[in-house]
Amino acid sequence: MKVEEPKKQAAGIPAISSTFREIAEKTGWIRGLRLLRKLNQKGGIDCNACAWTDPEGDRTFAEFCENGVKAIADEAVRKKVDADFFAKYSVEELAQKSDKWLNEQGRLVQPLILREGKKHYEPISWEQAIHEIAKELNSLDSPDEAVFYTSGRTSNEAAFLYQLFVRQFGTNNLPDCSNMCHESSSVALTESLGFGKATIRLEDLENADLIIIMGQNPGTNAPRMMSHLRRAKEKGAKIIAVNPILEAGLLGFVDPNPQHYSSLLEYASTVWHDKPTKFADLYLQIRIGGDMAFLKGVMKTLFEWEKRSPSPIFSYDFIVNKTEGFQDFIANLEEISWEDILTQSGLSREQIEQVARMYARSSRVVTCWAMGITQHKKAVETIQDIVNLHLLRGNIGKPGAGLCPVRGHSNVQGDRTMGIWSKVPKFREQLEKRFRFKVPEKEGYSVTEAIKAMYEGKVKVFFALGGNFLSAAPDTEYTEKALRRCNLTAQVITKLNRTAVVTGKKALILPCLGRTERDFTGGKEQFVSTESTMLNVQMSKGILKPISDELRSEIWIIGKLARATLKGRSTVSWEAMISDYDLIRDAISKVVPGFENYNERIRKPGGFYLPNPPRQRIFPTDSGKAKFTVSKLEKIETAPDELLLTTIRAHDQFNTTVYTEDDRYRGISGSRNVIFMNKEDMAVRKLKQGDLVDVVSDFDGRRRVVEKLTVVAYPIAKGCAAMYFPEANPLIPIESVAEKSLCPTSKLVKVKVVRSRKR
Ligand SMILES: Nc1nc2c(c(=O)[nH]1)N[C@H]1C(S)=C(S)[C@@H](COP(=O)(O)OP(=O)(O)OC[C@H]3O[C@@H](n4cnc5c(=O)[nH]c(N)nc54)[C@H](O)[C@@H]3O)O[C@H]1N2
Ligand SMILES: Nc1nc2c(c(=O)[nH]1)N[C@H]1C(S)=C(S)[C@@H](COP(=O)(O)OP(=O)(O)OC[C@H]3O[C@@H](n4cnc5c(=O)[nH]c(N)nc54)[C@H](O)[C@@H]3O)O[C@H]1N2
Ligand SMILES: [Mo]
Repeated sequence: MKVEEPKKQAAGIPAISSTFREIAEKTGWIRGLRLLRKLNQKGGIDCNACAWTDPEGDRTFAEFCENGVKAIADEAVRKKVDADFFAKYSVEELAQKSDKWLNEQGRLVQPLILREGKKHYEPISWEQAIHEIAKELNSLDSPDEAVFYTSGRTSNEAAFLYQLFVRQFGTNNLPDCSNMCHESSSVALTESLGFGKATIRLEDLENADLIIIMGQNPGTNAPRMMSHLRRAKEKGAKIIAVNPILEAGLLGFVDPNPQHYSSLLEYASTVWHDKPTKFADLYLQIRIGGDMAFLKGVMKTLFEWEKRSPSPIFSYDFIVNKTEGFQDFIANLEEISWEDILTQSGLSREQIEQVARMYARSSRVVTCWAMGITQHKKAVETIQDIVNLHLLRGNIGKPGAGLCPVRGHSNVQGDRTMGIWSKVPKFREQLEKRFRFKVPEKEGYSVTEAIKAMYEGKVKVFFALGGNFLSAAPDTEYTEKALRRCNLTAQVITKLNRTAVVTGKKALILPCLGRTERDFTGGKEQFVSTESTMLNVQMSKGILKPISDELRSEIWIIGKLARATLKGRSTVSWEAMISDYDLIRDAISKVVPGFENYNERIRKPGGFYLPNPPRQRIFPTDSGKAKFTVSKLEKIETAPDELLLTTIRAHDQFNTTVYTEDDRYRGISGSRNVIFMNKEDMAVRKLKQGDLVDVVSDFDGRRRVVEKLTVVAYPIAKGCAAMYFPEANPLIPIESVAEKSLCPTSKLVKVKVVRSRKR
């Protein structure tokens, strides 16, 4: 393992060379360059990495980033895991391997079954595989004894069909990765604005005069956002970064895309001289979990100034006509003490006042946020404080201003729009009318509830459409036990992962086509569609020949399973739908608001945008007004020997898929078993860089430990530490979830760091 100085800027030459290396090693040049030419182009392949929105007008020849290429290349590898592989390795042996190793073995190429009492997966025909699952589902005492998980790569068409199947089967048990991700944003925004998504488009971001980036590391996790931030900077925008860690991508950025420069000369000189656009004008190294205190501090400052200011700072016209709850909100703000604000945020009063000053002077503000905000106990109320801050000066629904929860998985937002949700869907009536059946009334299990139900024996079948449930979920040991207690675990996946090798009594692997591959289901070429974080819906069509003839599309698998399970009980013509995806889109047009004439509009280059009422200052709440909300400041206290631990993604991973053990911007190579600590916290514990430590979390009387981590001294706020996701997941208690959204608190666990005992 090697540790170097963290970088002070993102992208540039290293990003370009990493992109080419990825292509050379994984797909080969011909395959790779064919993919790049189509990646994020109109009518091309929607990149399967993040959910960032593509530009509205013309697209450049390179609408991709280093990390998108990694994700695409990882899918388009030529390596395969075949029957011999599974004859060689028992499931027990595979369960000892790391997620990285499992992924590296290559693409899954045929359906496989692990029979009860057997040690190895063996090939099975598609017909038999589907039959096995249908049989198990039909033998349950109640449909609620099965859960149907979804990860966020599933297309709109597959998602719609899946939820239709699950609800006709008779349950709302549809947990999804959103439950661990932006659920807090959806809950908060729906309560406050009547609408749970971003209120901006790309042009708003580029035209903002102040951009606040909270709890997000875009240089690694949404690199295409960086070009738009750069354009905003060029037009004079200021950027405030709120993050306990000094992240390279928030400090500076060298745009690696030549098309974004006015001349080739400018490009060459910028890139070769490594001249970054400086990003954060103000960098606040907040204490982990201190965001609500910070926001309340900024708003309290604004209110104190407002009382003395000759001209109003707040936008009363907007407040009076478009919002409600202002009086209560202000009264609540007055009760919160400065002492609590400063201790909880770990910031100084001057820093908070500086933000208030920048905010008051700006007329177009955009706030972006991601996991650093959503994965906390008080996440929902913290996001509502972001909304409150915006409402004070009417920073929603006007050009250059608004809210931007930056979604993660490439179609996580679309999956929700299509009804993947453990509650009764909003379009229930339309769904019932179109398909003449009753949607189950009972609320289903979200992710943590599903894990507990499996653990307690209430759920016997776990089915997953994508994802890597075990590694993504909290409390690894507990979740492992939960999965092992199932009678059947089955996964529709592209690559081997931990959840495929830590199984129920019986298990199935159903290998599917990836985004990059051509889909000839039903004898003709089909395409699918996805929704980006800013509500753009567009088509995605693969170009590569599938790596095996035995792969099936997700849609085909769901349709066949639905037909085999429901038989005469179903009102849906599954066979017709899976032979012609246009029929699925026709059904979506009738059921899901905003998708009228789907088939026609999806064929337009660049697709279409879904209605976004708050962007027009229409707030579909019960009162028709945006709501100021009131909340108590949470006091997070630690014992003297405790630290607040957060979990982060490295530059070389996509969620649980770990490409290499390097994290270039943070200067780490060769290991992910590290803990980033502040120098002062190390000194108190008499620790040096390179020391080995165990990290212990005691939550509600249960001890959880991850052993032998290497200490790295890092620019992280005092009293805070960070480890990588998913290595840190054994430390995150299943019971520790966000209020209202139930999102695991993956960004805050109290831990003790103790020196590892010598072996
Ligand atoms: N290359 C790549 N791209 C991805 C992904 C990937 O794994 N790899 N994953 C995708 C997915 S599903 C998602 S959801 C997104 C995730 O994108 P991010 O949310 O950017 O991902 P994280 O690494 O979890 O980082 C969160 C950031 O929050 C900061 N943080 C931690 N705790 C706190 C806190 O208490 N307060 C504040 N203000 N900040 C805090 C961390 O220092 C870190 O910079 O990215 C998506 N895109
Ligand atoms: N501690 C901690 N835990 C976290 C987080 C955190 O920040 N900290 N982040 C959370 C977040 S934001 C998320 S979104 C979840 C992610 O949770 P998941 O979405 O469950 O996990 P992924 O790692 O994205 O899933 C990867 C697997 O998906 C399969 N796959 C890839 N492409 C396709 C495809 O096109 N179709 C199908 N059917 N399968 C495919 C592959 O087999 C691969 O192994 O993790 C959460 N867990
Ligand atoms: Mo996510």
